[in-house]
Amino acid sequence: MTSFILSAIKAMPTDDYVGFTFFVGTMAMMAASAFFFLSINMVEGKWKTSLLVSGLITFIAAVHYYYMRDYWAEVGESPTFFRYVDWTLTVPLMCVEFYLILKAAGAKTGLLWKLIWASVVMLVAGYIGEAVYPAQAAMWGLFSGIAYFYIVYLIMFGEAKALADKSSASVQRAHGILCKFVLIGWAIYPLGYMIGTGEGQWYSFLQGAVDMDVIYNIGDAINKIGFGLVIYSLAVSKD
Ligand SMILES: *C/C=C(C)/C=C/C=C(C)/C=C/C1=C(C)CCCC1(C)C
Repeated sequence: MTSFILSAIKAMPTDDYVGFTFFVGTMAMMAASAFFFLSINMVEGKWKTSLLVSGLITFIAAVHYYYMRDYWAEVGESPTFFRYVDWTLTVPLMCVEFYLILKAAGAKTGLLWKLIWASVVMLVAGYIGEAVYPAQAAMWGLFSGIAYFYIVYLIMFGEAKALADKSSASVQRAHGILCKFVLIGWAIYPLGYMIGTGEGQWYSFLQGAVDMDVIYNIGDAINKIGFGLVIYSLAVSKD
């Protein structure tokens, strides 16, 4: 803890937006986790697991942010490895949220596995493009994007959408908002990726417009905490 605070102070220069967003991100994810975990006992039994998963998503992110902030302060480079480990744990858990709210309408684990596999393909391809073969970032980003659009397809037009249509009004509403998070909120990430990997690519005009990690950090705050709040408001709704 002491080294956390000391390196936080060291990284305090007012123009270190990356360090600042890692720091604020750590706190926001911790606060959100406390909120979701403490809410578990205030909601009906059928929503407890969903809220637990919301808390796990922000808690896993909080721990990774703690390390990413430190890595940034010490090494001064993008903590790509921690970033992708975090996403590989939390994005499948976001898929679990879709499955859990649609379970009452008959969601099968087959749908869950499709979402999870697509998200793993999306993230592994992104990691390869960022960390292994940056010269081919455009190609790996495209693979990743195809998996992303498959997820969008499943939840907005495919199997998951059909189940949502059979669900209660409050589940339908929650599903609709979660879909918008995936369609709009998750689209922040490919933008960050293009800004961070632009060197020598067709999209090099985007390179360095903003720091990639600032974009990823904003995306994570919106998506992880936002997702959890949608689940929370579903869990406390009356129908
Ligand atoms: C909590 C973390 C979340 C919701 C992370 C989501 C990440 C993505 C949707 C990443 C998508 C990417 C593409 C669609 C193409 C370029 C590579 C990625 C991995 C940044």
